[in-house]
Amino acid sequence: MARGKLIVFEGLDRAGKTTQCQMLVEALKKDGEKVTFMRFPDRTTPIGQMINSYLSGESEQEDHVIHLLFSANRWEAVPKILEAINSGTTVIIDRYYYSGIVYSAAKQNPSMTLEWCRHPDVGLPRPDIVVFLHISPEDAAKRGGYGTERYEQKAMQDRVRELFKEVRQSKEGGDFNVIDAGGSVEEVQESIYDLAKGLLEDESGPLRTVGEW
Ligand code: Z5A
Repeated sequence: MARGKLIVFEGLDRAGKTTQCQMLVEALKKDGEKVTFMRFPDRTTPIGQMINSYLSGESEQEDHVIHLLFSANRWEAVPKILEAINSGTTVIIDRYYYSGIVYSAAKQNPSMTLEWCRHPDVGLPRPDIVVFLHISPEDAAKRGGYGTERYEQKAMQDRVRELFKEVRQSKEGGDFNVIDAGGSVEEVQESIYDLAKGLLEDESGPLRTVGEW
């Protein structure tokens, strides 16, 4: 039996990640594919509840500590990801460690470079593809203002935009497929669906791990 694929969605605030993940899951299921959806942070676990409390401003965490909690929240999901993939189910994930490294590095804590931030996630399952939804600040603004969570501020989002660019140009950049997310929901979905179908038809080797570049 062929293994399932690992597809990760990334992008800035309001790029449409959740909308597009759900549409892709539905479209692939309709085609008879085995597919499952996950998101990070996964706010349902005890670690995820600590993250939720931090993001909503109800609690404080030291910068390194919250970074490691976001990473631990991914590691605790690894058995589930691997079980699905090994049983032939494609896993679609809304945000992954790329968000983990850029949002933490965007805080400009001097010891938290992109390289430092990447370390705790080395060894995680590496996606077959990363669908990066690219949206201009102008188009994002048309989708409503910033929310009330901790990182939803212009200065932070501007730094995140620059750091995502850096990540796309670094070692893991080859896994990124940049999709113009400024079009209608249906237009964006069409490009993503074609990309995903191409991937699902491909023979795949063993799943690689983050750090194997
Ligand atoms: N974070 C971190 O620091 N470290 C980590 O390791 C991880 C995350 C994993 C919460 O994440 C925060 O955690 C996030 C990063 C940080 N902080 N920020 N900012 P989250 O995934 O829970 O974030 P979110 O706030 O729920 O998602 P989002 O990025 O804001 O939205 P989105 O998923 O990209 O977009 P959407 O919910 O699908 O759509 C947004 C709106 O636009 C909605 O009204 C849609 O109907 C509309 N929309 C969507 N597509 C379109 C198109 N094509 N046209 C018009 N309107 C559209």
